[in-house]
Amino acid sequence: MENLHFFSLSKITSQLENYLSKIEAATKNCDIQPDQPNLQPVSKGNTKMAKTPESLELSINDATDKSLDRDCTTLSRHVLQQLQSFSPDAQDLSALMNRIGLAGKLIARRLSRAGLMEGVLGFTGEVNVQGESVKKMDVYANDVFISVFKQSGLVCRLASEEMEQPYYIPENCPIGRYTLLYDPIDGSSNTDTNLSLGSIFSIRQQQGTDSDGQATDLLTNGHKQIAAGYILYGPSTMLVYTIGNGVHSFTLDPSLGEFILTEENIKIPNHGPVYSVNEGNFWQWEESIREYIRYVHRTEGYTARYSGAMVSDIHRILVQGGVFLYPGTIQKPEGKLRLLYETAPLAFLIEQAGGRATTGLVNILDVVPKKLHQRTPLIIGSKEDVAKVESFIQNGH
Ligand code: AHM
Ligand code: MG
Repeated sequence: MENLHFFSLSKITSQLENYLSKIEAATKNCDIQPDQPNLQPVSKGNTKMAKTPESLELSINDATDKSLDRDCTTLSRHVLQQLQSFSPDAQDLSALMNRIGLAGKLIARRLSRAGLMEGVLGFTGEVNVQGESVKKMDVYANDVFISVFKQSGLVCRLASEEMEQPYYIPENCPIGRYTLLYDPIDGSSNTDTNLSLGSIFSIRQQQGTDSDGQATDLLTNGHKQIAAGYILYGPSTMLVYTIGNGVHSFTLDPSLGEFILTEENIKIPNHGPVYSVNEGNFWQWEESIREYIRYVHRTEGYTARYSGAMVSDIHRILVQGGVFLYPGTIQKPEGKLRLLYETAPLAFLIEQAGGRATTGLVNILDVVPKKLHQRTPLIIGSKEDVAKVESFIQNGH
């Protein structure tokens, strides 16, 4: 009797293994047919134990259809679908996004274990080109992006917040026509307290040969971006991107190790309740920004949210509406945030979602930088809320 049980159990186990391997293959290849039998039921002659695989078969046929379709919409597949093409350019862009996703997975993995590992958190003791103290995670994340693109044949140069000059990959140059601009860790001050962080990215096509190594072709406006987005390291890891055809979000499914489509064509509300700004800078701002904040304080329906990582704050605003501000101060009118790898990519994305981004005087995407690490003030979010801030800056009310 015991043997019989053992036999049935092992048979069922092998049926289950068979089923799992088919699901695994299907999610990898996305080629399973909904009406294709996935599982052979065990002999009907068997008693109670035999019913389990049969009921599994039913649930597989009924439920896998939709969930497989969803699980199969991976990032690289989505890019190809968006471009409706398998052209070399479409394949390049799909591969580029896939590599950015890989960088995101590596950074997310490191962050999720940071509290358990030695030497991951804290400062390096160095100061970067921006004059800011460098954290170990900044260095790690910066190197991750370099490493995933090194032998990709896809990008020729990478420029980031953490590097004074672009990082050249000469072996990619004859074929890799793209430049990746990125902020490896947005919201660095949140790193050591296990709070939300981000990475911001932008892809541009290289113009000319950049033979003098000055990367002057990057000093052009934000309309030249061909893709942009961010990775948000929160309770789950999300990747949100645009290639100029709407904004789409993906969530990392840790069991698959894949970014799976969460929402397509996200539209930002025209108005929202959130204003997101570091009010600790109140007395350093121009009077016009102070007046706007006084207006928000005395008007019903506004609520403040500020996390210290703008990817996180802007993601909330993308979904729920509102405005994020990092204005200049009287001492530093250009503000804190950098154009090429912080404000321009976020502006491209928010505009694609139906929102706006401005310095207060000029649309962010129209700003032409004079140098790689140029800063700009930023007012970004829902159309009506951005217009309100703009009106205070331009008209005083
Ligand atoms: P970072 O890339 O060095 O982290 O700087 C950008 C961050 C934004 O994410 C955030 O909104 C802002 O700096 C926070 O700065 P502050 O502490 O001055 O409010
Ligand atoms: Mg940054």
